[in-house]
Amino acid sequence: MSLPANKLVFVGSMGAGKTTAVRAISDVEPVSTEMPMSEDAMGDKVETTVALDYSSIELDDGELLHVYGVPGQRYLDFMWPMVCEGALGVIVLVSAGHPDPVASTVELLQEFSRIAPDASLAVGVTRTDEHPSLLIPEFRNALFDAGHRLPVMRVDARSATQVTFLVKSLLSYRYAETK
Ligand SMILES: Nc1nc2c(ncn2[C@@H]2O[C@H](COP(=O)(O)OP(=O)(O)O)[C@@H](O)[C@H]2O)c(=O)[nH]1
Ligand SMILES: [Mg+2]
Repeated sequence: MSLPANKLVFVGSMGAGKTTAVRAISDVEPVSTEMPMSEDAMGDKVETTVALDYSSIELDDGELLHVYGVPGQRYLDFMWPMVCEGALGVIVLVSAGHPDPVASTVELLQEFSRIAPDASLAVGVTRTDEHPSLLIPEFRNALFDAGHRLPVMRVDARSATQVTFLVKSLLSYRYAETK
């Protein structure tokens, strides 16, 4: 039996790309609890996650990284502490098309730095291809002004390479922090 494993959590509002990101990087068939949305299907998004996404990836050193996706909606916040228990990192995903990406990201960063004080945090901005008006440097500065200095980068959740790069950035940032 292996003991407490490496664990990484993606959080973000609906449509941020959590399910897609977890699927993109998974080695094993990911488990997810998608339910068809009854009405108001937003554009091409016809399913939403009612609970968790889960998968695992093998790191360069052969260790297994367990990856979870957890909804950012408040009414599901009872799940946050459970999912974050022992997590080494939390990645906030935010769609560049979100009506208020800064406020929503700051709120999640505040919550998760409280819930998971030992986890490293990073932010991935998805869907910048669809919403090019969101500029990453400005976004990063806004988070910095709100007291969050952390890796912020654009990521297409559909790209295994880009999601893996984000995960590796968080892991190396964490390593640098704890040195
Ligand atoms: N064009 C584009 N679509 C993306 C990007 N990232 C995610 N998506 C799409 O956004 C939709 C919502 O993603 P999903 O993973 O279901 O979001 P979740 O609600 O956070 O789990 C899916 O159709 C994804 O393929 C991106 O960077 N660009
Ligand atoms: Mg989902």
